[in-house]
Amino acid sequence: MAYEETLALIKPDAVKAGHTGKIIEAVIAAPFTICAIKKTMLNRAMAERFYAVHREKPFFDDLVQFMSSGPIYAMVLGGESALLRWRELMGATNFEEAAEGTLRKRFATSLGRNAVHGSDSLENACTEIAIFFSRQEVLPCDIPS
Ligand code: RTP
Ligand code: MG
Repeated sequence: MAYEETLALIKPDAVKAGHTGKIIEAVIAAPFTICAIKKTMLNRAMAERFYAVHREKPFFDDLVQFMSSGPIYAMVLGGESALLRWRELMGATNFEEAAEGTLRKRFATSLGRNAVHGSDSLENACTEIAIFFSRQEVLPCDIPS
């Protein structure tokens, strides 16, 4: 086991539907350390950059339009095996296949509108964290020593 940081987003559908509090409660209960958090909004160019790996996919335009359609919350989540644990808490990309109790099972409303994002590798986590936060904004410990 190793300490890791991953980039989590609460997507526009979940923010708009008022699920932010319940999602943050699940993050804290898991538990993860919230190393950084901000409410923000992606413009089209930022959403295209964020999901650049999907540029050739048929759903890319819809994904970019959706991700820039309203406010989101960006978080850096830290902890042992944080990357995989956050993906497990999110559940499968397709909410119909997501396990009971996962965030996508609870809050997604379609394949595209699936409430939350999580980095898929440590390398991508580094890149994605840098899109939203400077290094000084990421505090791995809740209690200063
Ligand atoms: P995410 O990047 O948002 O955390 O989701 P993921 O890793 O579970 O899934 P990924 O394959 O990276 O897909 C990114 C997002 O694109 C939307 N999507 N739409 N066929 C479709 O219409 C389709 N497939 C994927 C989803 O919102 C997915 O989360
Ligand atoms: Mg992904």
